[in-house]
Amino acid sequence: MKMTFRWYGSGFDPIPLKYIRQIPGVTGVVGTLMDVPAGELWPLEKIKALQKEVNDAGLELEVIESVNVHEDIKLGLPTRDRYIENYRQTLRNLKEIGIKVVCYNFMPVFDWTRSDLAKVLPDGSNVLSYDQSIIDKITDPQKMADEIQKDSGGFEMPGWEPERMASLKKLFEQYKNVSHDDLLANLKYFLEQIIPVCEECDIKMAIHPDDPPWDIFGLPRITTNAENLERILGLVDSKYNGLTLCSGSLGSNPDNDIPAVIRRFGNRIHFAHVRNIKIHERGRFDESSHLSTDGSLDLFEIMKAYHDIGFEGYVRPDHGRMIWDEKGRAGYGLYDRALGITYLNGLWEAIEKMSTR
Ligand code: DNO
Repeated sequence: MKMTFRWYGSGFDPIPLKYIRQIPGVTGVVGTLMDVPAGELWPLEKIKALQKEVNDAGLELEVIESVNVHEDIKLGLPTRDRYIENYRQTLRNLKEIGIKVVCYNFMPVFDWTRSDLAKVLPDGSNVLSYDQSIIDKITDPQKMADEIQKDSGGFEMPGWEPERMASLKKLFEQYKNVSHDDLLANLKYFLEQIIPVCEECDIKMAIHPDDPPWDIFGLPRITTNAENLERILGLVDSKYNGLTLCSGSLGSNPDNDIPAVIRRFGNRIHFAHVRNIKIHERGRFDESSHLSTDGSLDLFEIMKAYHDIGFEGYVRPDHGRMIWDEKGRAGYGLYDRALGITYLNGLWEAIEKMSTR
């Protein structure tokens, strides 16, 4: 298992790399190019500059989260081929700097969605929170997108790129005739052209589960449970077509048994996002600290499942609370994620030592 930390890049992330280097056990960052719009080619010089900056700080850069997929690909429009070609060339460029895993998602229009970016908990920390009854009352997703941007403390939310949000109305129109099966077929078309390049470049694709893992705003979502994951892995049966197993995303549906999912998909999991959530009732949850007793997921069982499958991939703590008056990107502060890492390291060490006694 390789412990990593998500970092948005200089000018986009208030956390200096040197702080990340000081978190025990972290060997690398999970990087991205925030200023390249979805669908465009990632220029080699920019990728190399990012790698140099990360390496100069004593950290590795082997995972990208995310190379975002253009909506035309998800919609299956004729224009998709141009964007797929850009994606293929981006992968070849990423190979040049030794990238091993690319995380992406296939959620229509919205990436992760929350109804509150800073819900205050009794201990004074604040967290991301989701309440389906609030989402259901939103008749104008454009307004919601604007409010979310306003509440995000000046930071652009990952997956909520301005160019995507600018054309929400049109996108909703376009998705009207896209069923779950159509979306799956469009993913297959995409993967059939991407995976051969991944095989040639030795880069593993790792699809991220939908967050939350059910349809929202009437848009279809297909990366929501074990059966769907099985289907997706079967679209192109290659180890390069793999998963980002995000416990907090999949786990917000209590029907998804995360340790069982980890055991089921084993070596097709290339990237583990480990975090906890507190489910109050179906469709209503808060993100919590990583500690098992603070949430609804058992992080010991999750780490044990990774240990049992002999997981050698990349792992990162996921969203943290905002604590100690930190200001930063919602879910992506330094302090609580660093605490999360320390906890995951502790669980892992204990599991490892116990397994050899
Ligand atoms: C949220 C993240 C997601 C994830 C993308 C992957 O914090 O887990 O935005 O990066 O869905 O493409």
